[in-house]
Amino acid sequence: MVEKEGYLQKAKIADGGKKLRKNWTTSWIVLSSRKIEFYKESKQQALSNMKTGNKPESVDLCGAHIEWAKEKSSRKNVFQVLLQSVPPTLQQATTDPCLHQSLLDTHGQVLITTLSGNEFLLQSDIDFIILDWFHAIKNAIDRLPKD
Ligand code: I3S
Repeated sequence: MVEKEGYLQKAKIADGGKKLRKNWTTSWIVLSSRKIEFYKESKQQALSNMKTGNKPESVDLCGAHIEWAKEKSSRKNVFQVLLQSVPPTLQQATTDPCLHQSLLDTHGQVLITTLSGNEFLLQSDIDFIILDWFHAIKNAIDRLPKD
């Protein structure tokens, strides 16, 4: 179920722990209870692409962290979303990082080290828009199972 959608400025700054060159683009962002989808196109284009099976970039919010990131940009109103990535060896068992964590807990095994795999910056010049997004994403994360 969609909780919030709208346009924001987005820059992906790390992928799989690897730092990326910052490149701000406008993105159509769709937040649902446990994921965020980033569409490169306008909402209208995104909707018509969906019919043809074109998939957006999608991130799982389980184990994610969100925080204001004043020091990461000269722009105002920037926050970052840090996502947990599951080591490739564990991905075979399940693609669900939260479920995986609890499986390991139950068996008393060594916990996964949380890797900050992917990092995004999100930004809007309009104060209330960015505040709404920050709280919507934070609330979604807080409702999910904890590490
Ligand atoms: O993290 P930086 O280096 O301050 O980010 C700026 C640069 O990535 C710049 O690109 P080039 O270094 O490729 O020219 C971008 O155009 C800027 O938007 C970045 O800074 P801001 O402060 O806008 O995030």
